[in-house]
Amino acid sequence: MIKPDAVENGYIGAILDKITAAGFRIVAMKYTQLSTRDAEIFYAIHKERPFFGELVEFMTRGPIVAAILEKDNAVDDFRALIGATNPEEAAEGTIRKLYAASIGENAVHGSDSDENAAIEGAFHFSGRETY
Ligand code: FUP
Repeated sequence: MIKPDAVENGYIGAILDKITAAGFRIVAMKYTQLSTRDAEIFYAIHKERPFFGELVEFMTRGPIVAAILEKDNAVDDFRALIGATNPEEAAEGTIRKLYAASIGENAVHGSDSDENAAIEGAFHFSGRETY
């Protein structure tokens, strides 16, 4: 996902450029807005964490871009491309270093495993929306 902060700041195009330049193929993509219930389900793993309320508030405050991306070693390579969760700790040139302001508003989400990528892809897209 390209998160609401990056959409608000006009970074959709720049972020998609970096993603495609890094060799990812776009399998599915949409511009949409998460409901509170959507965000609570998507981030259910964090529901006991102190930042959960703010995370749901942030993720629902404006539109996002959701995408399924394909590449050899996609999970690790995408996480390398986006950088550390906290942009202050993200490597130079990474998407979060370039386009994110804080750990809470960090521009992009990437799945952390192939299993979660399949779950998260199915959360956003039906079979006939993937190519
Ligand atoms: P990541 O896998 O890098 O997206 O990071 P996590 O799954 O650990 O966290 C998901 C989201 O929770 C982050 F993108 C932002 C939010 N978060 C906070 O707001 N504060 C924290 O200390 C950790 C995560």
